[in-house]
Amino acid sequence: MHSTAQKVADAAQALGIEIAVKEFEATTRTAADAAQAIGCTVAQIVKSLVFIVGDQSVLALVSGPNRLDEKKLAALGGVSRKKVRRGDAETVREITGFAIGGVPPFGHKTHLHTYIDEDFWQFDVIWAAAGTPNAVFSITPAELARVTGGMVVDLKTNE
Ligand code: 5CA
Repeated sequence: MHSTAQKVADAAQALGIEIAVKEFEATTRTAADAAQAIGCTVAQIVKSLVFIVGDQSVLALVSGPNRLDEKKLAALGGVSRKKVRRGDAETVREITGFAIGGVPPFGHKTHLHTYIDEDFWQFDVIWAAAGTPNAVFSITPAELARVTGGMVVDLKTNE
């Protein structure tokens, strides 16, 4: 296993769960790529999106096809819409320790306040990145909520 994926597996173990990391030859960089490699629906893919909300770094775990509504993130954080911005590639690496396309939902360099898309609860199992753009692991929505301490919310745009 790639050492970066191993770091994610170790972080999972420290949080009290065992994850089986799957590494692919093909890229799993985007939600669509990951779904294709795994053979699951795009909605079962966890996008790990970093935002700066006010002065707080926030991780939004969003179901593949959903678009995050920054207005909802602002409301949840109790800040104005103008105080929400998406982390750029450099910021994401600084805050999480991982590069975009491989950002896992936990095991980051710094603790991130986490929100989880309620849409995941229609599935028994969902898949998230394991640190690299070709590694993923499966987890139940309940386990993901438990290990991240994330708040289950409605995050998506309604367009
Ligand atoms: N490995 C897959 C899922 S298992 C994955 O990491 N998907 S992701 O959605 O969490 O990561 C890709 C996301 O990074 C894209 O949805 C996109 O929102 C974001 N992204 C891509 N390029 C940039 C960029 N230059 N700056 C900020 N965010 C970006």
